[in-house]
Amino acid sequence: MADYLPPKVWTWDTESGGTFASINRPIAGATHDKELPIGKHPLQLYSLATPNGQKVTILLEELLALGHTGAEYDAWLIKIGDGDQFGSGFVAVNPNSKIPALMDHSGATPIRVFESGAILQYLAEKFGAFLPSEPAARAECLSWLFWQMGSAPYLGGGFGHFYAYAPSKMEYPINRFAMEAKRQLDVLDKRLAVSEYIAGDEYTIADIAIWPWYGGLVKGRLYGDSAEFLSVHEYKHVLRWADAIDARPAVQRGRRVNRVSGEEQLPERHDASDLD
Ligand SMILES: N[C@@H](CCC(=O)N[C@@H](CS)C(=O)NCC(=O)O)C(=O)O
Repeated sequence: MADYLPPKVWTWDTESGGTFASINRPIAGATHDKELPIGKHPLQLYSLATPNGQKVTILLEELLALGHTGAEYDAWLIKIGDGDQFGSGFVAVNPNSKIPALMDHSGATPIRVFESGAILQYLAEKFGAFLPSEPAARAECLSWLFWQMGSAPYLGGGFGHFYAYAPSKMEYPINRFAMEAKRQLDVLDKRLAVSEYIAGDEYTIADIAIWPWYGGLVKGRLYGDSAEFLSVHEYKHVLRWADAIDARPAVQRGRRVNRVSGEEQLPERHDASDLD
């Protein structure tokens, strides 16, 4: 491939290609008017079953499994390939136009929450679960939660994009981001060699945030043949942890919500029985 010589000023080239090229834009804000539906439960989730979306539905199902009935929710489908994230109603909940986005209608004034890490922290604090209250344990949990938020863009937007979605295979970015993805897996492997769960002995929102990305990667669920390419069998502690989380009933339920491809699709969830 010929070297690219950047022009003095970048301009929007809609022909840049790649799997998600049609939804990428250099501007923010709504492209069309569209109100969001509101269902019967206090919590209204607008999402899709990508790794970022699964984090929230897994936590909600875990909260319900613990008996927190206030965590009942409607999960509405946002088809990002069709540009639903650019509708005016969605942009009012998340000005960044990305799933997941949550509205909490349980109080006098509805509360919006966007960014999956913020949603996990909000729900964990609201229900007093999956986030330790003791300062050291809480700091460890939030450190790993924010580690996930900062690291996964290198895995998804970096490695995953250039390995699976870019219009052609380019050695430089694939090398750079494979190196980083493996480094991140090794960070987790070393942690999980000495700790049952990510933040310690307890299962927390740190596990819930990290599992859909890095658990999914070592279980071969992300980016075609990437598990073989990245030699994920080397990360045996991550595999042990991923298997343990895979086996949780609430995780199995949560990862199905808003799923529109593969097996056991469930585009919307409005009642616990939708998953039974
Ligand atoms: N940092 C955000 C990332 C969310 C994100 O990247 N969502 C993707 C799907 S996984 C999305 O909605 N993409 C639509 C778009 O980029 O237009 C979070 O964790 O909530």
